[in-house]
Amino acid sequence: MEVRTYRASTMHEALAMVRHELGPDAAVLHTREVHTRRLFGWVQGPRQIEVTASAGVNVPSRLPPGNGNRFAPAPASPPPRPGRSPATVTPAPDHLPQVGTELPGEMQGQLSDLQSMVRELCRRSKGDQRRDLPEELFRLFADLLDCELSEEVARGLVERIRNEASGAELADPVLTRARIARMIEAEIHVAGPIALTPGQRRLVALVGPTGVGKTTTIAKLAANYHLRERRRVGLITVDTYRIAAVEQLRTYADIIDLPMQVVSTPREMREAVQQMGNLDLVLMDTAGRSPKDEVKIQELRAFLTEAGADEIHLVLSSVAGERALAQTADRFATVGTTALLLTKLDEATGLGNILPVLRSSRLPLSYLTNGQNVPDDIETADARRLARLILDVPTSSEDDY
Ligand SMILES: Nc1nc2c(ncn2[C@@H]2O[C@H](COP(=O)(O)OP(=O)(O)OP(=O)(O)O)[C@@H](O)[C@H]2O)c(=O)[nH]1
Ligand SMILES: [Mg+2]
Repeated sequence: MEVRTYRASTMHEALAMVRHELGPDAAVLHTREVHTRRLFGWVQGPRQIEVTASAGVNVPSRLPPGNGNRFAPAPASPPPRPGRSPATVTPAPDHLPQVGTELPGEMQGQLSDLQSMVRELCRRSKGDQRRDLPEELFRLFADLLDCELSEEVARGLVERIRNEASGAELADPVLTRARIARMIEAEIHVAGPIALTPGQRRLVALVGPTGVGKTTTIAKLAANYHLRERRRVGLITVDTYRIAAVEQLRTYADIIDLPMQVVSTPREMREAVQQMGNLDLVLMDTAGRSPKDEVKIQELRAFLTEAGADEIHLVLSSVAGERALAQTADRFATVGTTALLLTKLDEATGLGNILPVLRSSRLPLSYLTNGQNVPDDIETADARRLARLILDVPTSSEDDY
């Protein structure tokens, strides 16, 4: 079995290289993002997409047809490939080649990995209604993968558009892209900014994994509500675990000139909340918690219950992978999260990874942060703008959808 690796700046280009060299029946075994190295490997170069493919594996191809693959465009004229039957058969996973005992250990490991991937591909393809995708939709599918959408999410969107759009619309890439943008926009629910009512103190806690930007975001919110909106704001921190965590928040409290309380027991929490009863907004900073640490999350829940928080925003870094995001939202749901807050948009290479957590958590998005600057690098979440960011459409672009 010959396995080849191709690199290009986009998924679309990489798949085109596979199609050109290995033919339309080639099986894509693996895709990943890589960074080239410059200056003797010291400096990270531009991002590239790497596709590992083979013409020697009998799995349903993701490339052009003849065999009616769902995510492949109609073939122009498949290049001849010597020694290979034009018909592609999908064998049961049991028929896959076995790992040869004569192979060196490292290659055996790689071959074994490939076999697992092939099995997974076979499993996924079972029951598929095999239909050709027109070239435009295949291109759209590849573009969505470039925006960091998972294959599953991209496939779902492309299938939906295929079922819902008219033939004329499908033939126009601008219209199909616009429709995808509207679909994504419809999936994003936003919470709006923290709403304050005169005479009623609002208590808002930020929770989440370590280092995602909770304290920095609290400083941004506090500065905006106090300095720009002239609201009476107070800070509470229950983060007494990390050395310097209290000092970090106190520095912001001093600069913005806000009252601040440090609490380390539920009783102190009750007292602190009472003392800040006459303010408009109390922002509560919490210690970063691993989503896997059930005990610490329960402890956090006890504090939040004692405080009687009105809103609990789960802070997530948009740089995290889609599985980690969904798992984190799931674990933190037990503390009573009411909104998601996404940080570090400026560091993300693509934002398609956030769609699954928006779907599965069913929580609205409150704020987006896009840099380290306090108080400027924060904005209220906007579904249309975020859909454009996910699809990597310039926000200044005039195209309407
Ligand atoms: N690039 C970027 N960096 C950010 C953003 N928000 C926060 N940071 C940085 O992320 C790092 C961690 O921020 P913190 O606010 O301390 O994170 P935290 O969630 O409070 O961390 P723990 O309290 O340790 O759990 C700091 O260097 C911040 O400046 C953002 O939107 N973009
Ligand atoms: Mg912190």
